[in-house]
Amino acid sequence: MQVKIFPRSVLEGREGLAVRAQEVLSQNDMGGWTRAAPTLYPHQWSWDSAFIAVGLAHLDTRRAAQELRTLFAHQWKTGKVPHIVFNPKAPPHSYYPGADHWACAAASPDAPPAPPYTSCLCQPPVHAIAALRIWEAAGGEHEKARTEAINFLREIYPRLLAWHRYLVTFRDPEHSGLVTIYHPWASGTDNSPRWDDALAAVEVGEMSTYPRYDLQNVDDPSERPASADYDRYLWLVKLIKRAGCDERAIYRSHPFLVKDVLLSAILVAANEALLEIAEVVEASDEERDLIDGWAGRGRQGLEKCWDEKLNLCLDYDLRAGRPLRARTVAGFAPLVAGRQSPERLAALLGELDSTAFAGHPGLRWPLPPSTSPNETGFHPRSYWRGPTWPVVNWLLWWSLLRAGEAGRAERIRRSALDQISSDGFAEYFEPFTGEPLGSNSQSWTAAVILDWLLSDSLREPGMAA
Ligand code: 9WN
Repeated sequence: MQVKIFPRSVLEGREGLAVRAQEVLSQNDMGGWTRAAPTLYPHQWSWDSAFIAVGLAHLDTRRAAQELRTLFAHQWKTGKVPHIVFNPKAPPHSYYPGADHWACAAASPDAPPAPPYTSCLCQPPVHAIAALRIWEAAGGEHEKARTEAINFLREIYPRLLAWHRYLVTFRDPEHSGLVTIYHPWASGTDNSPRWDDALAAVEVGEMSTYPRYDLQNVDDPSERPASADYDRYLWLVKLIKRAGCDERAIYRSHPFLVKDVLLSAILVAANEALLEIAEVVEASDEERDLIDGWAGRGRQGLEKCWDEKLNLCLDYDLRAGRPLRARTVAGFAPLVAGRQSPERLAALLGELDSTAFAGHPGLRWPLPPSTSPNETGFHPRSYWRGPTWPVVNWLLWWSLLRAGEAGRAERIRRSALDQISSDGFAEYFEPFTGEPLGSNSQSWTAAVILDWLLSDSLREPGMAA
């Protein structure tokens, strides 16, 4: 990957941070794709790759496009984009469950040719947002780059359309506007207290012992999900495999079926990005109406999940037939979906600024913890149970900008940049002390840093020369 030199004026005195971010992405670069982290995550993850493409767009639009192209080369016939594409060259004993465990997915008639093998789960659909970012970045470049970018949009648009169609059909047979997940890994916020009640109802059956390679790569096991969570994750994988990775069979038999509001909101925002792409590639009116309809249905679905008391949106447990009451950042889903009424926006912003989230007086940086410190399931060091995540801050920053809340967005951006400058390119951070946790040199942390530092240059032609 080429190393890009940006004018000092756009980097606000944070040259060191930009250089380090480029280094992290280039160390994790595997050719046409990027591993999520050097040791803990040696494969290609779906939503990580989308965020990575957002960052790469500032360095090299062609390489950014390749990131998405590689991922979408493993799209399933149903349109599903797998949550992991396994790296055949990953060191043995580096990640579990790996390719061997998921190889069964290749037996599905819907699976792409293997190897490389894929998992049969999916993750939040950030990809159309990333593809649009690449197009925007190419706007400030030379003509050849712009031509390549439009050709890339023409190539990826039908794949993105199939991906979104999969989510609104296979994953929403009820036409609720909300996407169903059948594993916490699909949410991207794996051990969040969002899933505690629904997981508690899953009875783990007979299972052989399994390794926890993930624990080799963190300083303390408390940073990763507990054994009881992992048992359930692997039991659910076993049931999914037993159902032949068949969507309809899973829907009928699976004990964990949940409407995920954050994933659904990301899909609404991604459908808006897809509409812009449809415009550029001159897609038919019929397709544009379809995408617009998906976005509208998504917003209506989210509206039904709003909880007046918590001022947050709640996931819905389809098996138990009730909302999952947990105060987590996922509750800001309507902010991510966008186009909220002034009252709803005010309620969301009030909650975000409150002591339950970014206004908590004990925080090292005024950034929302993944789970509210006022929630019983809160744990400041454990993965999605409390730590602050740079990608979540990016999503909120991006959503606030779209909502016209430039001042608040800028406060998040500055605090997040200060956090990473001071504490490193970690996967996540302890919210009270700022201690870096999880993996070092996490690719998507580097990617969002680049976007935070350089996205203004997209609007000033010639700046990112
Ligand atoms: C399981 C790669 C992924 C992220 C997820 C994050 C974590 C995997 C794991 O790492 O999940 O998919 O093994 O813990 O929760 O959001 O995509 O960075």
